[in-house]
Amino acid sequence: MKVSDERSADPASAEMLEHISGRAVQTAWDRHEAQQPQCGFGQLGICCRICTMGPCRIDPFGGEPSMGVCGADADIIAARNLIRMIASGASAHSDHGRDVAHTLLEASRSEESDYQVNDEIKLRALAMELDVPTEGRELREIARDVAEICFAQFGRQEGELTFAARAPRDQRDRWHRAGVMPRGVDREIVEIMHRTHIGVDNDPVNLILQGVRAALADGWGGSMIATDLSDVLFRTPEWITSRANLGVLDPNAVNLIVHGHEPTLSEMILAATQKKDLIELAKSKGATGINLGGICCTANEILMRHGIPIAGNFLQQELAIATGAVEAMIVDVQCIMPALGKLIDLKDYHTKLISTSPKAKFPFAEHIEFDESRAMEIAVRIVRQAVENFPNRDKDKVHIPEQSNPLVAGFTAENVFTALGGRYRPSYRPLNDAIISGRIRGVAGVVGCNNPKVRHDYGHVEMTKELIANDVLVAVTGCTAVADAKAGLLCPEAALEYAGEGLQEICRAVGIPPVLHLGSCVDNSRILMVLTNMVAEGGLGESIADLPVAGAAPEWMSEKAVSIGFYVVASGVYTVLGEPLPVQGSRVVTDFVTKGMEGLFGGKFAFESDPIKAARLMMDHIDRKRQALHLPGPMYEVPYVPRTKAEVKAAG
Ligand code: SF4
Ligand code: MSK
Repeated sequence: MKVSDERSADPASAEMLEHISGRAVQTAWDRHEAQQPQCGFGQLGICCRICTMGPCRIDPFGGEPSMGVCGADADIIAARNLIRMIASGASAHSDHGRDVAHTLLEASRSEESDYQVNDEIKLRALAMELDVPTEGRELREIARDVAEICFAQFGRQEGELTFAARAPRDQRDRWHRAGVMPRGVDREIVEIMHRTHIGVDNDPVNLILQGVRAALADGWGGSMIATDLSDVLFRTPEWITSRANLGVLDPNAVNLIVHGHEPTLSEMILAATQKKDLIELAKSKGATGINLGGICCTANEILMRHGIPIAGNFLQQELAIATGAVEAMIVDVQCIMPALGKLIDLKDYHTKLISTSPKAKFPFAEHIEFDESRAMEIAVRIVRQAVENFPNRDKDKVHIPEQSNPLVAGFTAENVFTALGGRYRPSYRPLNDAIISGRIRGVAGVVGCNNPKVRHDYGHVEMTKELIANDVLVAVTGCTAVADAKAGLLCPEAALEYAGEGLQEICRAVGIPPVLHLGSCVDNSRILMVLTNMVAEGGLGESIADLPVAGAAPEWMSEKAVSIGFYVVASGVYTVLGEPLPVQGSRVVTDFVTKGMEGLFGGKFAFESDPIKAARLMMDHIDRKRQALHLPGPMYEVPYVPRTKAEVKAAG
């Protein structure tokens, strides 16, 4: 196999890697290779640099040193490091949610704002849930009250996070018993930073429980607010078609790529690209028009609501620039490699890198700061810059792979399973019935990033194929969604090619793909609501922990993924990670996250790098849950034969 194929299972990415090999361009794969061998202490989570008596490290083989200068052992150090990852990940998601709440508040204050409420139904539903009066009030007044209540969730010091009340009672009871019911989002994150300061909390399990509390504040707070208020502002997604992969770049048009996570800017950029005068300007420069595409989750945001095509996932950000066909890459926050600036500085490519967030500046990028009060004006300025850069494109250097696959996206907790019942039976009953009968074996959430440690996209795609072949309906978000879209798994036709007979029947009846795209990383909160609705519908137990469902992040790399993993597990879901959590230098921490958490929350982690084996672990878990609910095995023959009760039990 060629090196490029070893690095990526996606043919377009492999083609680009081949195209740039031998050039000065460096990619994350090259830098990953240059980092070998990576630090074993770091991988095991047993190095500490929290104070300047250190840095300290622990002998992983049980020898000396067994403690840092302060006396912290492997268990304390690994637990502290782990929950600091959660603090960072939860902060990132939650700051995103805070920014969206701020945008809604600003919109509610002025009719002149470039942002307005676009989903009145969702706003009114939220208002009812939050006890905001609606009778005889203007929409803007309702929006203001809703935004203020959501805003207050971040700084809340006492009581319980409001949206945690959405979780099934049994799950909430578990959180109360474990003492992890979140208060305010910021409070839980700050408490992690306090407890992990030298000489504060020195009990590994107590530390991890605070990590769980902050993660829950992310999933049922910061991320959920980001999702719900984005829906209010930019409208709740509906099923929509589009395409994904580098082939969506247009060789004849001005190509803009938005990259990062937040929808506030990308929504405006999209509107600006549709302005007649800018399209005319593009034509006057010799282009056929303006073409917008996205990378990472900001792409998922505008795909879900507008069908804007996706150019790629995390590991394709450098490859997109290397096509030589991108006039501007506009970045906001999260998952944007600093390497992009260095790539621009090579001057091999004419792409302008434009940073926009005061929170995220990049070397060699032009900074055009985004300000919501002048949103459209700034978006127009950015698009104009991209258009004016078109004549600098060197046509001889352009290399755009042909691949781009069709997809269907736009699924939400509100619309996805109601579809299974058709317009006249809008409930989760048909989904639950399909599971109860064994037509669908269970539901899996496959999410997360790319990581050059594993073959790009291979984990996502192979795991998803194995699951759907065995009648497991798959919900995806983030970079998994992009990987699966590129592999053609997000089309209804994929059911005929890859799904088992039971899942195929459902997909054919309703016209859905076997893999449902639920949005960006913060939209994992949609998955929490899907699970909650399944419990509420009845027949599948009393809590999320009873459901025949499982989660996975086969190629995860970011601290956000750790926060997601913890709120999903603490919400009762068995979750398999491709790359292990960096805790294996501590037996206590490893045992707690892979075993102990189950007793408290009903969910636990497993680590498995082989995506097929990981999918089978998920199906073993799903089968165990089916057995506990006294449900039959899969209705049709499936390739991964359910084990006997004894075998499943023995598999743990
Ligand atoms: Fe070393 Fe303890 Fe300081 Fe960490 S907190 S660097 S283990 S002395
Ligand atoms: S973008 S967090 S690489 S999924 Fe949400 Fe992808 Fe992971 Fe970023």
